[in-house]
Amino acid sequence: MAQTVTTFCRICEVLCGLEADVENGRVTALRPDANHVTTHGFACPKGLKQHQMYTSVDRLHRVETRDGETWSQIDWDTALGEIGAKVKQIVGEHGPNAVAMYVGTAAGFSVLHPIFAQGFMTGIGSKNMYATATQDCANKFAVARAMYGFPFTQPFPDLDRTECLIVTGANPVVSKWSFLQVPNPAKKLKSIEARGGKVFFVDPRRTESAKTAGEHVFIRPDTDVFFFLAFLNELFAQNGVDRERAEKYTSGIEVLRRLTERWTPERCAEITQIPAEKLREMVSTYRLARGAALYCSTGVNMGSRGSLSFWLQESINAISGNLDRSGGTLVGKGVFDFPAFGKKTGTLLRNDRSRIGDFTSVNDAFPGGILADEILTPGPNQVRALFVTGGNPLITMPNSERLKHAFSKLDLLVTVDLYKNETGSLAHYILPATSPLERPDLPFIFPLFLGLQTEPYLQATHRIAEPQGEQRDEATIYLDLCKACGVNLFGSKAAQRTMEWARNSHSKKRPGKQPSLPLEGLLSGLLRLTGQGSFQSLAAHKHGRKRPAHASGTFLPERVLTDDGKVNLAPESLVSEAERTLEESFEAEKLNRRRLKLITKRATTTHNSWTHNLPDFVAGERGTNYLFMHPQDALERELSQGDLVDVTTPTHSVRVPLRLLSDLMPGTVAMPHGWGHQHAQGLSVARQTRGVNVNLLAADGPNSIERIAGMAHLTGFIVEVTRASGPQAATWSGLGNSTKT
Ligand SMILES: Nc1nc2c(c(=O)[nH]1)N[C@H]1C(S)=C(S)[C@@H](COP(=O)(O)OP(=O)(O)OC[C@H]3O[C@@H](n4cnc5c(=O)[nH]c(N)nc54)[C@H](O)[C@@H]3O)O[C@H]1N2
Ligand SMILES: Nc1nc2c(c(=O)[nH]1)N[C@H]1C(S)=C(S)[C@@H](COP(=O)(O)OP(=O)(O)OC[C@H]3O[C@@H](n4cnc5c(=O)[nH]c(N)nc54)[C@H](O)[C@@H]3O)O[C@H]1N2
Ligand code: SF4
Ligand SMILES: [Mo]
Repeated sequence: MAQTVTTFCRICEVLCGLEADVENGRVTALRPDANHVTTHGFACPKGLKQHQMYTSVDRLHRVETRDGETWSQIDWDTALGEIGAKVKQIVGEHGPNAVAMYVGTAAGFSVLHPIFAQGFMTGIGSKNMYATATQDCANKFAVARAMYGFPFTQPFPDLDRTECLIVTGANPVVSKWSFLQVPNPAKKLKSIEARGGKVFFVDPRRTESAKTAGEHVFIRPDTDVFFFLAFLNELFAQNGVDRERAEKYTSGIEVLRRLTERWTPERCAEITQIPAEKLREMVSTYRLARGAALYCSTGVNMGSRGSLSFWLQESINAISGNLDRSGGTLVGKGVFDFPAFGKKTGTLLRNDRSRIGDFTSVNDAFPGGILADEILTPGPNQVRALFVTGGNPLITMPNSERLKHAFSKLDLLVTVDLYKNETGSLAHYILPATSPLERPDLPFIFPLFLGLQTEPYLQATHRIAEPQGEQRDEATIYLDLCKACGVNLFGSKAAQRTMEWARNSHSKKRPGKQPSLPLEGLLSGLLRLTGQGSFQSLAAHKHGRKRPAHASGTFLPERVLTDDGKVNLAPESLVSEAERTLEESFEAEKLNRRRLKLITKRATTTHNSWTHNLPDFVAGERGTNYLFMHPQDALERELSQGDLVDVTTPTHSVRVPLRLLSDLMPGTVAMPHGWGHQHAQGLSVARQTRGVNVNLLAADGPNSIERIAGMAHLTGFIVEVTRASGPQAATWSGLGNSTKT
């Protein structure tokens, strides 16, 4: 008998409320939950078809291990025993830092997964953590720590009240926002306009978002820092500083003013190609609004100066009086004051230095862009074992070819995933994880601990589907890995013992099922500790339970965690980086004005690298990525739609078909990421697609990544595009035709 239950999606930050038909432990249909307290019936094709991804023939049912080219299935005890023995040997011979971990996006969308994965690494005693953050948002964390005292203090635009929203390098209509949960992004943008507010999108492409609401302003890729500099310069010129608030709540404004003095709108326009008059108009609209906010995302983060850019953006919001102001930016509160807790306990505040490149850790993790070097460079603390959890670095990190070579040199590579993806195809062991629908959860850490939600609410979902094989949840996997490796979760004997006891007694109550920690019990503990009642009582609110709305005026007076309690507008590290690099960058940009720059482009049916295995999502023209080019640039190169082109950087060259797109700014080409599945042994649909991995083109290594946060440079880098030539000019088949340059 089919049963209808509610749950919520855990693929992207909207966390859409869903209604599911379940039959014999299997989800047969998913619909948007029209009665959800905030998402009110919003959902997207990925979320609504996810059950098909989880029941695909390619889903891993058992642990797999590889010996040379041969894969075999083994039981958990054997696998854990072998992995444990290998880790012990590696740690014994080379020390704990020889074991590294890469935490992928999927880990971030569950509450317990990242906590237990970190617990395992702390148990091992290794500092070699890597995460998607340095492909995504580590600049925001590094800057927030410098300005506000804690990396997770992340102001967000007050979308329901703002009169002026300036979005740089984000496309919320497709990507559904980041660092903020917004129930229905397109609707929210339209409602700003409907109440007379102004919206600007600063982007090298006229995006789906810009077509939905507001005004679009072209910017030359990877020049955002000069946009923000000019904005600040003009804000000072227009007397747009809220002196009283700045005096009371911030420090360093004079340093900032001096730093921006030289960067007039006219001067910056040479690089950004935003006309000075347009910039002045934007500044004055921003200044005159009763509540205005600048927001940026990956289009800025993944450029070469993401930290400087975000710092300047945050400074504008602060000195104009918009930080912590209704209609400006707000700083949310989660179920407890996580930043205060973190500050007190030193959580995520280590200052480790990387062996390669001497980078400072951000959120206790190192830049992914040095991982290949950390593996390939001999010496003490060289990485020899790697755990990849809920990620696919071989597609999503820079210089994929080199990374692949590095991975092939590892003594031990273990992935924890739903599929044998590109990374898993090189692994020694793949541990099959439960899918989101197969485990209970709460909204992930941003909404839960930080309240990064436009309309705060909480929700608890039970497991709604039963695993059809031997899959286990990640919390249990990492607890068991601790045991197998002879270490304690978080280095605490008490924690390890208690959790093992909980796991064993819970598992006894579920004969015939895979062993598991009492996940609902653990989540319940978390909720009770924070005064939110039990998991069961929250789950009884089938459509979510509202929390108090955010209040402005609650951050600046009491929650800034810098030493003097003021927002630091001039952190030493950022000021010196600006002084050291800006003039030089400006000159380099001038020289490169006529060269093509390549940017990112997301699509509704893709999610980084892992939704191309669903036939619906790769049917017909969607079965590949393309290089998108403005018709004028194509004409200059005598190229036309459908031509095969070689896209080349000093790192690599790839061959793809050309698509003309007049929404692009001339001088800009775009190529979607997440493709290049031809070597994924366990993705039978995706491996037939012809798309090419754009990250083959991106450079890695200490000199190619951003200095402050270690961000990989994945958007706005220079490429050459030429008609495909050579003996294979007429053929193109994904990775097979990419060449090293
Ligand atoms: N060129 C370019 N590169 C980019 C980007 C770009 O815009 N352009 N974007 C960057 C961004 S923003 C990010 S966040 C990174 C993403 O980088 P990654 O996190 O490395 O990549 P994903 O494809 O998101 O990998 C998610 C993996 O988790 C698995 N998975 C799904 N659900 C679960 C689960 O419940 N449990 C477990 N254990 N596994 C699960 C999927 O099968 C998939 O293999 O890529 C970055 N790379
Ligand atoms: N459908 C779908 N949704 C997703 C994802 C997905 O892969 N597919 N990934 C999820 C993840 S992990 C994340 S982090 C979020 C990301 O969410 P967003 O940060 O909104 O990411 P994008 O949609 O790629 O938007 C980036 C925008 O920046 C622009 N851009 C590129 N280079 C530059 C530049 O140099 N300067 C400026 N100003 N703009 C630039 C691009 O044209 C694009 O419009 O999306 C999430 N949602
Ligand atoms: S927008 Fe789509 S992928 Fe994101 S949470 Fe909603 S249904 Fe899931
Ligand atoms: Mo991301």
